[in-house]
Amino acid sequence: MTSLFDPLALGDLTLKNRLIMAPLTRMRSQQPGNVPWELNAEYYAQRASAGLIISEATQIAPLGQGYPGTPGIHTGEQVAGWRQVTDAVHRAEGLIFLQLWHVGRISHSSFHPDEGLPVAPSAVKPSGEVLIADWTMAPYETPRALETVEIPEVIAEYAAAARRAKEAGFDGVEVHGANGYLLDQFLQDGSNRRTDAYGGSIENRARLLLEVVDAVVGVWGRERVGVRLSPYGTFNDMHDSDPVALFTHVLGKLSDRGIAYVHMIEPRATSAGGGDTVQEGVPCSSELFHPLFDGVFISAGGYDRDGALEAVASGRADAIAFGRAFIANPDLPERLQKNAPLNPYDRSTFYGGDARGYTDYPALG
Ligand code: 8OZ
Repeated sequence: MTSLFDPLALGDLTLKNRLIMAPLTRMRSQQPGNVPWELNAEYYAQRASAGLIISEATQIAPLGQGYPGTPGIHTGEQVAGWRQVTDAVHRAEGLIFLQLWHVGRISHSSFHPDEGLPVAPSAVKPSGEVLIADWTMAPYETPRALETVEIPEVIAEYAAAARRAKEAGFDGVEVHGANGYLLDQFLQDGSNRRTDAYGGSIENRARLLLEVVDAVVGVWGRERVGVRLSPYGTFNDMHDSDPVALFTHVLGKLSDRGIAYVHMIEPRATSAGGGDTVQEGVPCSSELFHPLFDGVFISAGGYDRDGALEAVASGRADAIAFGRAFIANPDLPERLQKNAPLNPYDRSTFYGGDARGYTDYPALG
């Protein structure tokens, strides 16, 4: 029977275990410029015993930013900053992928005064409020719908970011297609009202994600590319009229492309960043969608030790991503292997701030 602690072949890499550090927004890059620095390098290196680290979501361009203090991968300074991170992780014998992110309508013009309004598939404003550049809350803006002729520019931004990720020394990249950001906004019909080749049918709504994946594979090769998805996710005001049909199509197309992995957030943990509870009685993505994808399937969403062991032993998932548990336990694989107690996490230090609640969680003595 396969164990969570067994190695895993992922593309042309071998992960030392099946515990993945989930991508975690922590809003601690250096200002001005959203530049990763020493503190971030220390944090990631502390967690290098993960089979694979997936970096926090990282904006590919100024319009891709949606929160203060999140890092970018569109300037030379940011590449140099990330190089410190990847060097530190590699010195600690870890592997790290960069998560490529464009938030679409979840952005705010305060992050990019020169570019103006956020862009999206359609001019559909999400409900609720957003944390803007000065760390206060403001209502969302109604985004500007991207013109069809602008879409190749967005794809080119992903490709350029993928090239910079290579320059920065990452081991691969994950395309963030989840949680109500730009690519998910195109996928789901609650946010995509387009009438061109990127809207309407499922094939059309999936087109941008697949073109971005193809562009990124063009830079990295298929064995170093993964995609994160969140079927049934409702975070960021998302909804779709037929998630099974939509994601069945997407998984088939990703499987045809032979990418290294798909990474899904279970609908029971749909509140991305917001909640601590696991909902019961909701669909199970690893059951529905894993059978449709030939590569490695990573599952995320409120797993505890027993749940993770069971999911891997049963084959429902090949690896499990942990978020909150990795925030509070830099040595999470060792603790789970020994069935040792876990440090509790402190939600008040998740987003922004300094070393407190970031690099000061203790490892086992
Ligand atoms: C929580 C807070 C801010 C951003 C995601 C990148 O949901 C995020 C995120 C989560 O994927």
